[in-house]
Amino acid sequence: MSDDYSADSIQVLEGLEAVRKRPGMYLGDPHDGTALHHCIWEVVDNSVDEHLAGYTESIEITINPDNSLSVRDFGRGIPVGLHEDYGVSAAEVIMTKLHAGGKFDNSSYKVSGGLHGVGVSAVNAVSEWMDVTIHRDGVVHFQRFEAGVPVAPLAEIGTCDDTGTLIAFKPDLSIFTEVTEFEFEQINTRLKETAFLNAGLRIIISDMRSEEEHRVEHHYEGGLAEFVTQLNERRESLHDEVITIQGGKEIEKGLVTLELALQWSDAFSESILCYTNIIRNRDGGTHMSGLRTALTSCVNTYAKKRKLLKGDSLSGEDVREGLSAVVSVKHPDPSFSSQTKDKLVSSEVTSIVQTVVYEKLGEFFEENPSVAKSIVDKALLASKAREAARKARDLTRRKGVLEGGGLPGKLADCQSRDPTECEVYLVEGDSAGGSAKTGRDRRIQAILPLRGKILNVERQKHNVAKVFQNQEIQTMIRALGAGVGNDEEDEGAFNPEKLRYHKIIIMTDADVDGAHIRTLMLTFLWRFMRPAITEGHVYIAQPPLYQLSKGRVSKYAFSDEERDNLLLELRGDNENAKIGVQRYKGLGEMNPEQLWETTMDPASRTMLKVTVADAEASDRMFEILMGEDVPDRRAFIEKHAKEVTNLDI
Ligand code: 0RA
Repeated sequence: MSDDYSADSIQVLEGLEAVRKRPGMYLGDPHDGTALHHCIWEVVDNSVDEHLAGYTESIEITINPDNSLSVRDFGRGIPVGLHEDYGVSAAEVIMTKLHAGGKFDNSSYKVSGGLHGVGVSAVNAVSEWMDVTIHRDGVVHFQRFEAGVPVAPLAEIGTCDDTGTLIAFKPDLSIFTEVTEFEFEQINTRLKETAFLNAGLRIIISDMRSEEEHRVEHHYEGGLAEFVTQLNERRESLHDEVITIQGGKEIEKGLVTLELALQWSDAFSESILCYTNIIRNRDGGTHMSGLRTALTSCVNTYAKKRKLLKGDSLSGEDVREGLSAVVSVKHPDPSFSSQTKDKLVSSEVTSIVQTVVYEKLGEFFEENPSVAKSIVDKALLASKAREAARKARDLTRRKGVLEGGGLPGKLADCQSRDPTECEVYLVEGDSAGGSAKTGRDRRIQAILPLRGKILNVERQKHNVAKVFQNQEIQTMIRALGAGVGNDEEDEGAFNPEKLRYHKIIIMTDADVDGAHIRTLMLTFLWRFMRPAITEGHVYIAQPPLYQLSKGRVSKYAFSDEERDNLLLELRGDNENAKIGVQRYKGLGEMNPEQLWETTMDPASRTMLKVTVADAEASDRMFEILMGEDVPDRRAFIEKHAKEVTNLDI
């Protein structure tokens, strides 16, 4: 090894040492799995660039049994020649120099290269080891690194008749803690998205960690259109073909391009997914607002021109009801509101997207008048339903006022007026409601008994007014005191700041009926008071399933497993002690003291907080769980039973 070589290595090392010292700055949180998985995307993105440049049709990702991960592509292979400035191979520079990704050949390697990420060198820095194998010009080249440091220079180790790059790395567990293993589902979801966004690219994922190999292949010739088809898989679409739009504009820094696929269905909600340089922007941004503006004006312009519109213009919300869309922007130098790239803020994108969409969608409407009419009709319907809902809602509010103070008679309110310490129990049935009223801490706990099954709001999506006419639902709205609905323009819309109780606790029987009622309540909250869930105000009470008693001692079990353990514990040395086991069929079987002790006492109870890990996933879940398609629901429950234990379906 020459002196030069080591001198340069030291210079390079300084960069990588910074990554090891502060991984969070470069890769995200090293504890919760963010940085760990970010490593994969950094490596895969380089191979995706090779695909975009037209050199590889497929990428293979393998999770190995030792928790290392390999990424193989069949592109040109990382350049292996000597790098003049550094005196080592170009490959070594790419692997060890921060941001050295696309520095080599500006003209040929610049489709999306350098548009994202910190580069593979940052991954190298936080890897116990990284092996790079390059097939190029008939020769196999190999180099190993440990903690980012080359063990030896790049070496020729054989011959080959293909080209491409294989990068394998093992995360350094002195840097990653808590979440230390790759999560297949997370990897699969992201790579599926990558395949949708890169039409034609074949991505193969293999998990070799379990005895049986787990292998998934993603390959979508239809790209974004196929993505939208899949989003609408369980919905009745309004028009057969997915509408696709492409366009772009040259700006100073280079070309900004836009790809869009959209289709309306009979769904209630809208789902628009936004991407910049293949990265998801969860909070949308300028591409989203450009798209929204264009959609609203395009549909209104068409409707007016064809005299389909009598009264006021259609609102954006009306136009987007039931829309599924994916918008993918490529930008040479995008800006985001945060490190996590959740929101695109590059302002020039708004007008680019708006102009392209307005023009192309307008053309599409002219060429497909029957599709255009069905879209306008759907928006008109949405507008009428919204108007009817508003009237029904106002009526509910007025009625509340007439009945004095707006609080429903069935509510046993608490004494405190400080919402942060107040809780309201939504209780199934009058008898359980009675026990809860007697057993509660009346200072901070309010009880609202609800009779029987509340209306399934998912099935009333075309008749929102009916939802507001429902007695039980009116009672809930008035008890919570925070308005209802998600309509931004309505001053009576749900506002979590007005909640009279910061904990809304659903308490139903621990049986199938109870689970059903719980899901109905959650569906209502999700559709009409969503921030209550997203801001963490909704809980599920956990009443016990069994009471075990021996003499005067009694204990409660919340699962079968706990029951069995308690049985052993209470028996002690005496195997034959014949312990009393009572299965609670309903809340009503418990007396007030028992209910307090087991389920309601803040000092000892356990409750489940209803969280929304992924808003779209739960939106889909509610649609499937509470919709009309029974076989679909069964399939879904079978598939996801484990993940949704919080809902205990
Ligand atoms: C720099 C320049 C060229 C290709 C690459 C990097 C490259 C990097 C990675 C990382 C994973 N797979 C990769 N494939 C290619 C262009 C080389 C040329 O012009 O031949």
